[in-house]
Amino acid sequence: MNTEDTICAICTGAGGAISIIRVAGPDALAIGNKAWQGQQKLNKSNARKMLFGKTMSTPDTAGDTALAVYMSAPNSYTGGDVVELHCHGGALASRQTLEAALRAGARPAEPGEFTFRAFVNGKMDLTQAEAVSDVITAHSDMALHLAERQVQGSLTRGINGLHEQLIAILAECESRMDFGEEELDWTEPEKFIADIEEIGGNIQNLLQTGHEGAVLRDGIRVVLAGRPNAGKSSLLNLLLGFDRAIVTQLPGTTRDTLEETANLRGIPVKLIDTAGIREASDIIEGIGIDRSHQSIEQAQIVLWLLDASAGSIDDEVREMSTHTSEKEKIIAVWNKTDLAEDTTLPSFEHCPTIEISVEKQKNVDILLDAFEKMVWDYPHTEEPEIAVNARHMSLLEEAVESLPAAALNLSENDWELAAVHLRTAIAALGQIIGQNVDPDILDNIFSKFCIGK
Ligand SMILES: Nc1nc2c(ncn2[C@@H]2O[C@H](COP(=O)(O)OP(=O)(O)OP(=O)(O)O)[C@@H](O)[C@H]2O)c(=O)[nH]1
Ligand SMILES: [Mg+2]
Repeated sequence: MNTEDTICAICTGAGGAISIIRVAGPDALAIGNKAWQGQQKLNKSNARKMLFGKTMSTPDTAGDTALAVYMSAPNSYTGGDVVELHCHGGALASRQTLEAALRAGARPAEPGEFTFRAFVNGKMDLTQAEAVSDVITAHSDMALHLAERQVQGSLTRGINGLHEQLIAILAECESRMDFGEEELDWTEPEKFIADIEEIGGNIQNLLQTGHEGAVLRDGIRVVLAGRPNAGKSSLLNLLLGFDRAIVTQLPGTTRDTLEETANLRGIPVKLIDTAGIREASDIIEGIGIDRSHQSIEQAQIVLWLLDASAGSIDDEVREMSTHTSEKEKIIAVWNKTDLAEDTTLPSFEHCPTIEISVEKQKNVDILLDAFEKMVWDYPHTEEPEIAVNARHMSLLEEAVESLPAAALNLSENDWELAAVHLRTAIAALGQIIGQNVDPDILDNIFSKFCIGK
């Protein structure tokens, strides 16, 4: 991406009361003063002050009222000159302001281009830039908290520390290569080997946060499955807190899959209600049931609803047992226990079994406990401060894999080979924070941002 020209975009979402059009680059001030006019021109002396004026609907005609603010380099989001025009919301008013900026010489910004410039100008490193996108897409408080910490540099600090330690070891290897014959005050290789072990342990700790990162960034697909009438749609509505799905006493009410996002115990989830599984009575139900099977396969967790009040409990159990290949992700949920108080309900060997009543809202907390345990695999009370993403993980793996060889080389006083392995680890850690990253990888990261960020 070119970082030398001036770009502009509508930065706010559609439908708001106010729209912000951002102009960034060397000509931002001149373009801002052409696209907007007030009693004062935007200039260095009124930088960071909101000024009242109008956007120019043609080069000579003032249009709608708007506020403008100039943020001069380097004290702006991008680190370069930025002008923001705050006009009325609505597609037409914001379009008119954007067009005024385009007419004045800016070009439309690519997705993530403002943040890319902030990265290039050293306002943030790559992990912080990635976290800006995480803030925007966060679907739970815990995910937001994690993203905010990363914007503030939590991961940067962790990686920088390890990176600097390895660079110090490499520097000594290189001096040993150059001045090995001389009696200098060398550090004992054992000390470096112990340091490398510690660094390896710290990298492993970071790698272990990858699962938390994936859960919080991508969310979990949770499918509600089971026979018709078990109460899947009722549970969906209860978990969402509003009536999303139609619920009736007729088996076969839900005919198609239905997706809705929710937040369960701080975990962003996509809840998927499905058509009840049975012999289909017509072609439409058959297609719906095929979709139920597909959803079960793609699910990360299945809440398998079983009707405790059903005439034959064996039928319920048999249906669930046919999905044994999915058992590690199933939570068996006996529902309608209010109608079956004297019935002994069987448990399942390979999956947690919970007894609830959606109608009486009984034991829903216990169900959520089981869900949370299945997601994290251990009690999870604290909000994570750091959780790496897939890109970080592959680079951390690359770094940690080269450390044992480096330690071995050091123990053999082979400074040259140790340096080779250390450089591999240093380069991998450097790429996490954005050093020498392939332009295609950068394009890929920033293209996932929205336009205007
Ligand atoms: N007594 C009692 N009735 C319940 C309970 N949960 C759901 N029901 C009732 O059971 C019936 C079926 O509920 P649904 O939520 O539509 O069941 P479903 O599994 O979505 O059914 P299909 O869409 O047909 O596959 C409705 O009349 C609900 O009110 C419960 O815990 N206790
Ligand atoms: Mg239903």
